[in-house]
Amino acid sequence: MCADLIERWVDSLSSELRPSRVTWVDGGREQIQELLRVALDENFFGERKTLYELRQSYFPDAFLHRSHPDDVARTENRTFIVHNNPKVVGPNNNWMSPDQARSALEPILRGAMKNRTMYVIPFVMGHPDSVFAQPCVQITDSVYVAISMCIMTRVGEDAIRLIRGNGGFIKGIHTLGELDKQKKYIVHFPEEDTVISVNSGYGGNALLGKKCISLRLASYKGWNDRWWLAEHMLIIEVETPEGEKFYFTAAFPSASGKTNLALIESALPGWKVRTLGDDIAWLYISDDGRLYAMNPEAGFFGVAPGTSSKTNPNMMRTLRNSGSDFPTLFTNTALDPENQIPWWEGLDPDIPLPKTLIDWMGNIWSPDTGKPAAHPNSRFTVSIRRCPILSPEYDNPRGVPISGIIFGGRRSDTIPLVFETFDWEHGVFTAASMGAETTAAAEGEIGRVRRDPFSMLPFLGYNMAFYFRYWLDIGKRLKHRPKIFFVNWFRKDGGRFIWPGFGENMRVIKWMVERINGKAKGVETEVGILPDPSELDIGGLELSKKEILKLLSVDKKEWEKEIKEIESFFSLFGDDLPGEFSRQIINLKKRFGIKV
Ligand code: OXD
Ligand code: MN
Repeated sequence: MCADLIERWVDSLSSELRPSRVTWVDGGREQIQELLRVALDENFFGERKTLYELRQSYFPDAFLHRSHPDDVARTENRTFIVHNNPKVVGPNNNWMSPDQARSALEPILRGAMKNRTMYVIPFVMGHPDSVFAQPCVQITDSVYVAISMCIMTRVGEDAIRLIRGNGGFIKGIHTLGELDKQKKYIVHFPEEDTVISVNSGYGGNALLGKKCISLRLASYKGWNDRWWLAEHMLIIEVETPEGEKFYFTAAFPSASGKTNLALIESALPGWKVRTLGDDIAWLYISDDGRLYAMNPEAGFFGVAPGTSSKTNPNMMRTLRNSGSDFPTLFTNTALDPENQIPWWEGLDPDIPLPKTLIDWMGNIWSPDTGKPAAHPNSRFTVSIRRCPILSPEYDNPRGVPISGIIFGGRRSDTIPLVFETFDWEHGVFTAASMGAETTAAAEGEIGRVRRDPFSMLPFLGYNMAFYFRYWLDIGKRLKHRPKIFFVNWFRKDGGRFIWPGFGENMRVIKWMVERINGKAKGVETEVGILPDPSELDIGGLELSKKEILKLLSVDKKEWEKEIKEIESFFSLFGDDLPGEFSRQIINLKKRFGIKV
């Protein structure tokens, strides 16, 4: 497999990185088997094994990968955007000048692949026949990354065809380097369609098709092109008992139940959900004046802990399904050595705690350690083709028309179970002011509320104030605007979650559909339109009236604090913030009777 354009690029990189060999990856079944054999034999830095074969009959084609123990999550403080103009990068990103980037990266890249194989992976993000189709090439010296890219993206001929037609491609350069924490850099060059990631093998830092290309570079590109958006969103198809179909996208911060909602098994008889994607959506304004969505990826890279047949039966079916050309990788889960199957906290009742367990670092585990056996950010990487509820529309190059956009995040208080915003502008303002409790998906303190607009704070490739303006502008250009909803499955009472969550979240989605088709009236509150308690289908749930009222309550004191925090966050952006937001803040305060 070759294309001159890629070859020239690979040659120049080879002279800098000095690999001992170059392997072109075609994503085919036979080659993946070969890559797995290489990975199974590998002794990382001559010290330790990184890949283990699991009992194939339980999770078909499954392997366990153990990463370096210091390299287990995205490192936002080592993630940079390079641009001549820091203003374009904005206060939401770490900025680097082109000169700084060059002097930081060149010494690390020089000879970094000595005695290693350089894998060259041509791939496409987006359906290859769609308006989006972004041909890309990643090079990496990690065989684990090469295999993961085959699962997560469309690798092979389509990319070569598109590159020939296109005359260009997005470039990803990845090396494990020495896995030196101090020299870890994930650097984006949006003006050069390039990402360079060094000294990390963690998925979000190293599978460059995912966050780096499909969110950071793509969001910048979409903003420049002015007709599309790259979002941290799942996509689902909801079918009513009458057979009517509605498509939703939903944005949640990392590790906040997004994959569970993407694969939700409806608790409501007759209501069906099919998935189109669990993490990233590319959205565009179509000729018919509607917003369409497409998942640019080809696999799931989900958080393992907490996944079980109770919380996400469709994901368990996906993991247990055979019948795709791709293996399933478990990264940093624990291992049941007797049965040679992975294990993680929350997997009960599928697989109860085994007699002995090996923890995610390879040591014998005992509950006395007080530490989890699986890393809290341990993951599975699995082909979307294994998903039993994959919507046939996943393969539609046009994408799907969106009726509703959902935003959510973990909040123990303040945010009601669900509300709809008054209009698009109010929706954009509310999404921009979203806060959420932090999780283990990124390094740093867990459980602190941080503002995470559109759940895009770690993933936007340019100034967030410009992004807010762009969203407002998109709304003006849409003839049929999707409704915008907010949800909070995580509200607590006395330390306990009130809402049962998971499959029961369908009840909330049903209300959204009824708002879209005009069946539910809702009640206006200070923060938006909430369901009248009688409109929420809670039949069969053990929820008291008091609990329902608490879930739907809007507390002035809590919102006073919230508004202060929002104002302080927005002040970061100074005059770049859209004027519309000042109007929204004033209106919000007025509705609460707060002096303006
Ligand atoms: C992810 C994340 O891996 O958001 O999807 O961190
Ligand atoms: Mn994500």
